[in-house]
Amino acid sequence: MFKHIEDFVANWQHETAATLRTLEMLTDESLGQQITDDHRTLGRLAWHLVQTLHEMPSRTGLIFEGPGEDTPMPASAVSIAMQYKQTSQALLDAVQSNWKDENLLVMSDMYGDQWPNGLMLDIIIRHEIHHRGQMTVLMRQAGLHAPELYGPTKEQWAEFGAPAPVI
Ligand code: NI
Repeated sequence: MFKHIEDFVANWQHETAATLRTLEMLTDESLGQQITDDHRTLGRLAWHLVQTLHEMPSRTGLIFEGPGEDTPMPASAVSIAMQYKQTSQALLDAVQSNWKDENLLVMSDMYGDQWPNGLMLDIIIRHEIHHRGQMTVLMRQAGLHAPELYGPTKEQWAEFGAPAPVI
């Protein structure tokens, strides 16, 4: 739950840069990767993150540009990453130009519950981290490298000349 806009801005810039880094590693061929037929593909997960950027904050009355829930998933990984970049920036701009700290305490109807807006901004980041974790597993299965997120990847440990720690 954010109580200060500046804290949200710092978190948002850090986490959206990490997600963009992840999306930019996807290839068009990898978008169809899935664990089983009844789970989302890697591309669907990536596109779900882009759509949520607009869908969730819009419930508070914030107005900004972004793909709607009915917008079909692009076939191009570059297009998904580009729309993520644009929409995450549009959300940031909308928060900074429309909200002050006190707006973070205002309650909005979210999926039938009442959330303070500062909680929504916290949850949208957690939601993104959740799905990003699922994506990195699918990326490995698709033969891609995993992004560096909160610590070195297996490949980076190898570059350091050290085996990846087994924990
Ligand atoms: Ni989700």
